[in-house]
Amino acid sequence: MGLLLARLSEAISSFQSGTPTRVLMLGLDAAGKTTILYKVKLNENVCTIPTIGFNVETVTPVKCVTFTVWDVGGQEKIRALWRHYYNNTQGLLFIVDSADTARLREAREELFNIVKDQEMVGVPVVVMANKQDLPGAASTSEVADRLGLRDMRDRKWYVQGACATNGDGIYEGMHEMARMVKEFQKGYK
Ligand SMILES: Nc1nc2c(ncn2[C@@H]2O[C@H](COP(=O)(O)OP(=O)(O)O)[C@@H](O)[C@H]2O)c(=O)[nH]1
Ligand SMILES: [Mg+2]
Repeated sequence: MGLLLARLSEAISSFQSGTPTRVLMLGLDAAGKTTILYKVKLNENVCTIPTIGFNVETVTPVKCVTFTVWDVGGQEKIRALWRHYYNNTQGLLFIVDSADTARLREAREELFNIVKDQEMVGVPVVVMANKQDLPGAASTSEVADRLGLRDMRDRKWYVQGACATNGDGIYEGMHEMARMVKEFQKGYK
């Protein structure tokens, strides 16, 4: 087993808390979500549930821990379907393409739209500032500014720089997410 895989496996295992855990991994299309999902799936299969205009990918890399992924944005009537998946969410991984600075504003609107839902109250957020390898990629601090994270005072958030294609930052982001999920779960016991 490669070192990266061993560290990822350890980070994913650390999500296990004895209770079912659901983490959503959302972001605009092309942000890198599917690439990350295939890194964190370990030995499990990714399951794609196709719906009109709305593909949901899920993976359960370790017992009781599910990652659910879809592209945010698009038509209003599709958004109504998202709420079904918000239920019982304990962590949100929000993936952005740091090099596509023209769409960071759109990403911010989508992020705030998601976290304001009543099912998402207090759910901690880890932003993966992905594609750090590309020229012109916004730094983690710039991503935090442009997403307006400093205005998100009703929950814990963290920004991790990443490069999904080579795995940089994925372990660190997952580790932080697992820690925040556990803290969130404790608050509800
Ligand atoms: N250079 C670079 N390309 C990436 C990175 N992460 C993903 N990509 C590429 O970006 C494209 C979209 O990625 P994908 O995972 O399908 O995005 P999704 O729509 O959010 O699921 C693919 O061609 C990926 O190979 C990254 O960190 N750096
Ligand atoms: Mg995808």
